[in-house]
Amino acid sequence: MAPILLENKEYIKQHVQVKNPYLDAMEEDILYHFNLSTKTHNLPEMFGDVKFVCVGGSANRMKAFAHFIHQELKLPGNPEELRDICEGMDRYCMYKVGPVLSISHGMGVPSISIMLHELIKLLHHAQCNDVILFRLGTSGGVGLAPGTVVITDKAVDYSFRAQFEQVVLGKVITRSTELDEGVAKELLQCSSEFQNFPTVIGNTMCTHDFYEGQGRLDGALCSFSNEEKLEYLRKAYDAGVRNIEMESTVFAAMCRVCGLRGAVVCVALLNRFEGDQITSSHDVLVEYQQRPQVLVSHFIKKHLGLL
Ligand code: R2B
Ligand code: URA
Repeated sequence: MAPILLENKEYIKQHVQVKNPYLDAMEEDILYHFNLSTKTHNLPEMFGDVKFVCVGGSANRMKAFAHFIHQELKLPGNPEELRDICEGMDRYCMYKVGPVLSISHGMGVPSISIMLHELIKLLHHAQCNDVILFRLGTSGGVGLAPGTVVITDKAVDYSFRAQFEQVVLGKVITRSTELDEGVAKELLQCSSEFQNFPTVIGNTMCTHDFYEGQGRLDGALCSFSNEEKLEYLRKAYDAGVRNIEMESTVFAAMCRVCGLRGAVVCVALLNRFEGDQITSSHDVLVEYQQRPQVLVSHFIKKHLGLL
C-alpha cells in the first residue's frame, strides 16, 4: 500500500497495522521465537527507524546479506561486529543494519508464517511506518534459464489461484496474495539500470513441498509420469507461472492484510522443463543467490538517495 498523497502534497505515514483486537490489551507481548519482549526490550528505540525488511530462508545467507548491505550503504563500523539480535534462540537470525533488517525464515509456509506474525508485531510495537518487506529467495524456474531473477507479479497456489488458504478453528480462511505493483515495477526498473543478469516479472507458484509438491521425479516418493509432470508445468507456464518456491503466498497475504508493501524476488536455480536436480556448482549457486540481494540493495540505495 503506497503512502497516501494529500492535496497539500503531505504524506500520511502508513503505520504497520496488526489485525488483532486483543494485542493492545496485553500487558506484555513475548515474541518467543525472536527472544524479544515488549517488557524486556525497548522496541521503538531498537527498531523505530526500520524502513526495509529483507527476509530469506537461510540464516547464513541473511547474515551475508547484512554484511553486504552494510558495505553498500557505507555505514560506519565493522560489519564483522554485527550481532544476531535473536542469538540464544536458534530458530531465526536477525541483523539490523541502519534502516534495514535482515531476517531468516527457514523453509516453507509454517516456518515463514510464524516469523511474519512476530515480525509484524515487532514493527507495530516499534511504531515503524512506511516499511517495505522483501523476500529474497531461491526457486525453480519454469521455462527460464538458470540464474534468471523473477520479481513476483502474483503469488499463486497449486491451482494457479492468487490466494492463500489458512485453517483457522477448523475452517479454511482464504486471503488474497496480490503484491505491491509499484514496488515490483520499480525493481524491474532497477534491474534494467545495471543489466548484470536477466530479470523478469512473472507469477510465482508456492507449494508445500520441494519434491512431490513441485512435481519432481527424484523424491523418495513419486506417483506420476514424466509426461504428467511436464503437462502440469506447461499448464503453470500458460497461467503465467515463471518460478516455484515455498513461501510466497503467505508472505503476500500477510503483507497485504497488514498494509505493508511487499515484494518477492527469487533467483531460478534451474529450468524445471530440463530437470529436477540442482546440478550447478557451489560457486555458481552462491553467485546466483547474490542476485536478488544485489537488485534489492540497488532499490534500497535509490530510496535512501544514495544513487
Ligand atoms: C526455496 O528454496 C527452499 C527449498 O530448497 C524453499 O525455502 C524455497 O522457497
Ligand atoms: N527452491 C524451490 O522451492 N524449488 C526449486 O526448484 C529450487 C529452489
